[in-house]
Amino acid sequence: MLREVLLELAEPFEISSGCTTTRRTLLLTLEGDGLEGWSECVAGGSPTYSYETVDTAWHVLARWLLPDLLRHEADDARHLASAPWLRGHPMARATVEMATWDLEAKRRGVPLSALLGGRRREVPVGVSVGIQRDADALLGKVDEYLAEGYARVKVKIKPGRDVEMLAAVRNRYPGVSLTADANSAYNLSTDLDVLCALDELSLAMIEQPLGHEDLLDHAALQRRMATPICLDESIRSAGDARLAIHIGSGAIVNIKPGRVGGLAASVEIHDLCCAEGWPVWCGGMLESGIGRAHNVALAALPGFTLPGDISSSRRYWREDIVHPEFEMRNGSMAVPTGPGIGVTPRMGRIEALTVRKEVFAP
Ligand code: OSB
Ligand code: MG
Repeated sequence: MLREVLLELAEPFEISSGCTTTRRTLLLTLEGDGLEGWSECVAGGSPTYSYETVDTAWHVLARWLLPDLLRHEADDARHLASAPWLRGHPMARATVEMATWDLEAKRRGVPLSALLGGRRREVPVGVSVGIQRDADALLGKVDEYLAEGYARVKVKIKPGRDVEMLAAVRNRYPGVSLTADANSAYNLSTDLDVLCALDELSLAMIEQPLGHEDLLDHAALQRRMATPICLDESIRSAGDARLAIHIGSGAIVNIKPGRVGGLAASVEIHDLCCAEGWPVWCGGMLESGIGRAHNVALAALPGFTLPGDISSSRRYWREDIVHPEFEMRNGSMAVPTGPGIGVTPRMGRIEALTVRKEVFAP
């Protein structure tokens, strides 16, 4: 069953390309052998992070991916889920792929993390702070999150809300692991002065400063900056990661299963980066507990050495849609130990938040 739920964020989340207050989210449930595999589609309501949206993902899932899956034997589901015949639409394809991983892990009675090759029992986690009005508002948020114990603070930036605001955080917290995420808001030819000023702030990394599909300018920028560049939007496949490493487009990769077409591709990128000495970490897309459970399982792999954008359920939602909710303790998130994603969807709450649903049957 494919459904759309409306989730109200605890507070608006602003990035350089737009602001989210209500998260429209697709949830997929695959049934097999009396078990249910669950996944969440990370596409947003508007095409401001990638070209995919909730509506394009619904279309691709309902018209192409789910009918194709149902025409074939369930045994092949994980292979089919990679849909080699479909061009693009990684978030839609990842939705099917990730649900088949959960179902497979439940069939085997093992945690998803173990099926993926992860052995860690807890993973280090940070928090991503949306663009704030001014330095005071930002300091207020950072104070709050550091007091809670997050292992790293990432601040969203855009032109005009960057150097000064980050410098205020750096001055108050000289030793904290601090990063900035620009979501492609800068330009190598016109913004080098700002980027060089950011380079003076001892950031642990700067995430996706330049074009959302660019690798070449990022390589040029990395040669001029001491701060490691972390790629997010620009890495859409293992091939992109190979190219980025080859030409030195940065030093770190943020892996989001939705952005790269699923968990198998995420593991492939992880393995590649590990072999090449590039650290990776697990990004986030304002997921509900369903998507977060997949992210935590992935982050249990050994190469995920840097804290992920995997925060407590209550950092996003007044109430999550899974039980138990995710809770960060001392900068870490426990990896669920039950079969599959290891958390239980709260059906009453999910039904109440559902705005459309469709059942697909052979
Ligand atoms: O660039 O990492 C990003 C949220 C929406 C779109 C893009 C990004 C983000 C975040 C949120 O940074 C991270 C999280 O889910 O905690
Ligand atoms: Mg990012």
